[in-house]
Formats: sequence, structure tokens, C-alpha cells
Amino acid sequence: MEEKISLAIVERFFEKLREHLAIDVAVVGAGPSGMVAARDLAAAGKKVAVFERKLAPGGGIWGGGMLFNEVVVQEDSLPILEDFGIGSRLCGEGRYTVDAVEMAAGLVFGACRAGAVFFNAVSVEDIVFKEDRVAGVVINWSPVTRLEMHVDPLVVTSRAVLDGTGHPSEIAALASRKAGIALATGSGGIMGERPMWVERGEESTVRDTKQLCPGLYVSGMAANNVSGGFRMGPIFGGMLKSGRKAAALILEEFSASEGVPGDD
Ligand code: 48F
Repeated sequence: MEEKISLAIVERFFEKLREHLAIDVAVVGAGPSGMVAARDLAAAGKKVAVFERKLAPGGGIWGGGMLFNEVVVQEDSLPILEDFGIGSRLCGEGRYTVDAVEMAAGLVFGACRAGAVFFNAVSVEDIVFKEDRVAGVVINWSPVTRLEMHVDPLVVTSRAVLDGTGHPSEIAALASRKAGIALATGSGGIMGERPMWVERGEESTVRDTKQLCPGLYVSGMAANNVSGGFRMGPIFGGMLKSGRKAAALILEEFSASEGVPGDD
């Protein structure tokens, strides 16, 4: 019995990994924006893997505001929560509170059920950059990177990479620093996050969710950091809408490159 349990885990895990070595979209970071994007892309039939450095996916959701585990969302993002079956309570003037644990768990579950596959405790430490486009991610176990063990990584190739790494925008920073890519920002580089201004931050998070260069997209707080947006704290409507927009942009690019069947 003992070895059968181990064998089942090893066989299924390696099957999952083998099936996801070449994928449509690599989502880096299982925060709210990355998980909404992963769910929408998987629901549209794309092969999606989510790489999350921590053991528990959910990013900055779990702790609510200052460890008070509730977050706030605006009315216009409720349809996204409803797609995941996540509940909310009116708290006034078009704003709603959501239990942070329900939101984190609900987004993880919804993305999984749509078909996105999570690789948790896995860090993206580099990108694949070929023929002038970002073409995949270089991954390693987070404990290996944390302990600075000298262990070579593995590679997952993808048609698109989504940087959903939050405040540090790690993937965009790698693209800029190591591949010398001029990003689609005012300066061509990382502009850096600005201080707190809720309304402006919420707006810019969605506006600056975009393609940064061929093969690389950005969502959530990473979009704000890349394009110099304001931070907004524990209000999450912009994050949810950013994830939905990122998925729509990627799907748009895919259908343009695939063309309409019988159109030529
Ligand atoms: O920061 P995060 O929650 O992403 P987000 O979608 O949402 C931001 C909000 O949570 C909050 C906020 C709302 O107003 O300001 O901060 O932008 O989650 C990002 C996830 O990415 C993981 C990290 O552990 C976190 O769970 N991550 C970061 N870098 C890497 C990574 C990496 N190199 N490889 C894998 N995962």
C-alpha cells in the first residue's frame, strides 16, 4: 500500500508536468489577476499553467487589509466573482466586502476547475527569449532558489507569458534587464509604482494591463509597477478586471494569429 500511494503521486505528477512542458499560456503568479486570467484562458480551451512561488496560491488576498481578512470590491467587478461562485456583501455606495479566504480559495478552485494547472512552490527565475519574443519560462523549485542551491532549472515553452507577479513585476524586469527589451511604457523600461491613490490606482491597473512586447503580457500590481501607476491597497476590483482583460488580449492575439478558418 505504501509504495502504491507514492507511485500514484509520482506517476500523476510527472504526467501533469509532461503535459505542460509546451503550453499556450504560462501565468506567473497566483494572485487575483493571474488566477482570473488563468480561469478565462482555460475556459476558452487554452492550455494554461500557473507557476506560483509560494506553497499556497492566492498572493495578497489571504491577509485582507492589515491581516483583517476581508477585502473590498466595486460593483462592476461582481460578475467576475459570480463566475467563480464567490459571495459578497454590500457595504455602501457600490462597494462590497468579500471574505478574503473565500475569495482566495474560490479563485484557486475556479481556475483549477476551468482546467488551469497549478505548479505551486515553483519560481520562475528567467524567461526564454527567442527570435525577438518571449517564448517561455525557466522554472525551479522555490526551496532551491531560496536556499541558493546551484541547481540548473527546467524550461516550459509557451505562446504567451503573463507577468502576474504583483508589486515587483519580476518577469517584466527580467525582460528589460536581461533581454534588453524596450517595454511598451513611457520610458521603455520599468517606471516604478507610485504611492497610494485608490481611484487612480484602480483605473491604471486595468488600463495598463497590456502586451509589453511580443509574447509578454502584464496584469495586476505588476502592470502598475511597470507603467508607474498608483497603489490602492485592499480593494480588488481592478485586479479582477485586469485578469479578465489580460485573458481577452491574449485570446485576441491567438485568434488573430490563427486566422479565421477558410479565410485565405
Ligand atoms: O501580488 P499578488 O496578489 O498579484 P496581483 O494579481 O494582486 C495584487 C493584490 O494581491 C494586492 C493589491 C490589491 O490592491 O495590491 O497586492 O497583482 O500575487 C503575486 C503572486 O506572484 C508570486 C507571488 O508569490 C504571489 O503569490 N510570484 C512573484 N514572483 C514570482 C511568483 C516568480 N518569479 N515566480 C513564481 N511566482
